[in-house]
Amino acid sequence: MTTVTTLGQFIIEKQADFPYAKGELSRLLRDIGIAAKIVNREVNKAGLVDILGDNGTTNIQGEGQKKLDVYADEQFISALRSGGECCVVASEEHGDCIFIHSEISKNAKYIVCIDPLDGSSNIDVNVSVGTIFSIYRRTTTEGPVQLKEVLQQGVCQVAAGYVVYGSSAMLVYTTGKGVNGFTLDPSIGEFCLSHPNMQIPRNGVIYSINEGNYIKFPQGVKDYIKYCQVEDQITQRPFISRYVGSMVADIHRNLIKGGIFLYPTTSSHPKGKLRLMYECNPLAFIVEQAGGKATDGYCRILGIQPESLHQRTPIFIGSTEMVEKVEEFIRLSSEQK
Ligand code: P6P
Repeated sequence: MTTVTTLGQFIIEKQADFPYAKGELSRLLRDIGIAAKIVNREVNKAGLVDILGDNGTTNIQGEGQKKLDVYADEQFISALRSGGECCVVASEEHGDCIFIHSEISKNAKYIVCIDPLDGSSNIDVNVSVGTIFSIYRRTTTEGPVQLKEVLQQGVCQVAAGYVVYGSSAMLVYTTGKGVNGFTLDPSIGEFCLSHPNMQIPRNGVIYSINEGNYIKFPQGVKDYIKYCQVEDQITQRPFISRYVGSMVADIHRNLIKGGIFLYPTTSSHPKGKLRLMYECNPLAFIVEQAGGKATDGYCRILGIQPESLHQRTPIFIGSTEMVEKVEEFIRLSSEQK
């Protein structure tokens, strides 16, 4: 009889890794896990109920919101409000931070940045979508939480994770002591440990990029894409191109199989498309904890000092040797200018 370790049991067991922990982060992670189960239930039956399609509204990014975007946002914010451990939420779906003022949260010390439903353009065509979250600790216990406490470098994260709503629902997270993956067992309604101590292969043969933007890429990235496509037995090229268009799904696959995900600057997104605080930082924390690398082409993602809540960054993330190879092409191209 194999023993099953649920997410809740695992969180409690790992709390021992933090001698001064009083259980607040554990409760916060459990609150997120519960909201993820609720969102998964709706994602799974989308198409059967009136929750597909556009909500007829736009978010701060000016992007059309899907009904499931709004639903997921409401579920995670509600869980964070009622859990009492979170004092402020920065969500992709809201222009400003949501400050939580309630009796239960008056001593809350955690800050959550979240993309409630990433890849939502895929919802209506039944392709995997995901949730990405990032957790920081307040930098002071004095007075109400300030925006500057939210704008911390990714290296200051105390935890980060994602949920991928795919052929099964998986929750993957780190608290800075490795990466563990949990698969939802619908028969018991629990996330169960299925991928302990996840490690990304140091090298890989999968590259994930929207090649439709090829003409808009910087020269160094174009050179790297051509490198991926050249026949070479020793380095097992040409590499395999896989792009879902849902960051969580692409990175989850590369985390397991090895590979690199690239979203460079383009002429339409001169600072990159993906957001630092609730997409790139949390995924960079996870990939680094799994032994991989994440940069903007020049500098470590986790070292970027955020200037604004929704700022974007180019990102090259995945197997260390593949990220270092694209950095080499970018550097060479810059030197030739
Ligand atoms: P493009 C989804 O909208 C998202 O934010 C990420 O999940 C995904 O990797 C990227 O944008 C896809 O962008 O420009 O290739 O459609």
